[in-house]
Amino acid sequence: MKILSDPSAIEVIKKAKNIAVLTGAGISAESGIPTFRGENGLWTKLSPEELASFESFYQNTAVVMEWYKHRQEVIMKCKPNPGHYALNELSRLPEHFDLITQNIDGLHQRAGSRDVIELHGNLLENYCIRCGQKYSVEEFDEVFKNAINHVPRCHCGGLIRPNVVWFGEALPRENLEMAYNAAIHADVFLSVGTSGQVRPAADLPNLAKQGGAFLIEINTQKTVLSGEADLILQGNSGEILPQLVEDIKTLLPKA
Ligand code: BJW
Ligand code: ZN
Repeated sequence: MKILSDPSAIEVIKKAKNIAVLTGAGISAESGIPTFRGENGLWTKLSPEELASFESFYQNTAVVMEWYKHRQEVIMKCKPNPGHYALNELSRLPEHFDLITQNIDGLHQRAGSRDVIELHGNLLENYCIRCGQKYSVEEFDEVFKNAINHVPRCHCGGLIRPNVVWFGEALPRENLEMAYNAAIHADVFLSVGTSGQVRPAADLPNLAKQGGAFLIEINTQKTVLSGEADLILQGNSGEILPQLVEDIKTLLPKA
């Protein structure tokens, strides 16, 4: 029997009835999707304010939409990694499991996870800001191909935008409420691959901790959340998560 994870963490996770997980860009890094901040981050070259806001979309629609179109193409080519699959496996172990993500790449769902609580939307969906018409990736492709000056417009004439949450925009209310609920009721809360800099998502680990949860952080680096964590597992989530799940399963009593 090879137990690599911290035994205290395994014991706590084994006993937990409610487990909640918050994921960030780091979990998809090993799938080839760049993170936002840090050395190889998306935003080392372009500032978030320049691109991830409604004002920017409205004023520089072509530039912003080309950037999102490019990222849609990157995401379509990427596949879930062992970290995504491990979380799907982990979901079957406790009585109740909530998977909350800030990611807009849909990779948890592609790894088989259901009822994923998406806080910042989904990049593979688009909609018209005037009439609300939804556009799938394929439909958006068609519009984008024929768009004048790379400004995608709906048949009603309205601009088409990605279904993501930009700075200054409200998060989907129902999803945020579900996330708060999951954090408050969690016995164990895992914060995976997030820098914890963007609120309100970044409040969730602290909220869970205040509610009595055992807080585990999985990240390649220390973050602003590290000081609050009961346990820090430093490294790639695509390696740590599968090992953690394997260890829990190895130590679970046989039914
Ligand atoms: C690995 C790894 C590996 C690498 N394994 N780890 C209170 C105070 C101050 C400001 C605010 C506040 N409340 C709200 C705000 C403003 C703002 C905010 O938080 N600003 C801060 C930056 C200061 N928040 C908002 O504006 C939010 N809206 C809001 O609050 O609205 C209020 C409102 C209410 C009612 C009406 C109207 C308004 C909205 C936030 C939206 C965030 N959107 C983005 C862009 C999405 C679209 C796009 O993709 O283009 O979402 S920002 C960007 O950051 C993206 C991410 O989801 C989010 C979080 O980033 P994440 O996931 O943490 O990534 P990184 O790159 O930061 O970190 C990656 C981590 O992984 C690192 O730690 C690495 O070490 C690690 N890692 N490889 C494990 N292999
Ligand atoms: Zn329209």
